Amino acid sequence: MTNYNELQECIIKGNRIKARELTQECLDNGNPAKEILDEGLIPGMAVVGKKFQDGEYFIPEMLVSARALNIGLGILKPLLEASDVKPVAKVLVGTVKGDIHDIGKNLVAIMLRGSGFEIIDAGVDVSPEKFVQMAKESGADILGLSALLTTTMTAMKDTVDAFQADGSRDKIKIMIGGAPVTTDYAEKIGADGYAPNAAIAVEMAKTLVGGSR
Ligand code: B1M
Repeated sequence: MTNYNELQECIIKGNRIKARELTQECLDNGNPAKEILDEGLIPGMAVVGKKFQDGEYFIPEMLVSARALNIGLGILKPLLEASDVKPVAKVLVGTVKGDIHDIGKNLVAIMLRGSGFEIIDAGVDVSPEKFVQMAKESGADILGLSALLTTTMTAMKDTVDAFQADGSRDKIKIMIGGAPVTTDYAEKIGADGYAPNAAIAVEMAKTLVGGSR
């Protein structure tokens, strides 16, 4: 029986050496990659967020924890992505303007790739204009926007509006996600869908490109 508490503790303490060792150990013990992610890495990060909120952690602590989580994620990535499904659609993903949080966005990208979607990653702090330009250049079917801050989620609306203004809104489906985002907000800004986590993002993307894929 794997002790996920210990792995969570590595993320909370930002111990990346131990995070690497334990993630690998969990895999060697036969634990599924998705379970290690959902029960070890992500809950650890949730505690970090709580500590930050409570004034117990500051930016440096959050950064070392994020680095530890990324190391674990890097080990799980090939397994989460393993898929023999042919690309079903192109998804352009990115974190909106003013926002540099990328762990959730990367996770969504990994899960989509693992489900047969082709991913174009625009990175973080992406302006609405850049999204419009990249969508055109790549011929993406779906745009996936991520925002982690209440102050940056408004850039999602700006991005939807930029596609409207450009006249290309009807050529792309837009889905949004991230901690402060809700279904109501997606409806309000004219996005096509909202997903609360990476697994549901995959379902949403499938629905947006036609359901049966
Ligand atoms: Co920041 N941060 N941070 N941070 N940070 C939060 C988000 C915060 C909630 C912490 C807190 O107060 N408890 C808070 C936001 C408050 C708010 O606005 N409501 C906050 C703040 C305030 C800030 C700064 C402003 C702090 C400051 O400078 N004073 C600053 C902003 C910088 C900026 O972006 N301009 C800042 C900076 C940082 C770091 C750089 C230190 C670091 C980011 C490192 C990185 O990403 N490379 C960081 C971190 C690590 C966090 C927390 C602790 C963890 C975020 C994370 O990676 N979670 C976070 C607190 C928390 O969330 N517990 C916090 C794990 C990840 C897997 O989850 O990103 O939610 P998440 O993604 C999920 C879902 O949301 C969803 O699926 C993912 C997987 O299930 N999802 C999508 C995400 N995108 C999606 C897109 C989709 C669909 C689903 O479709 C396209």
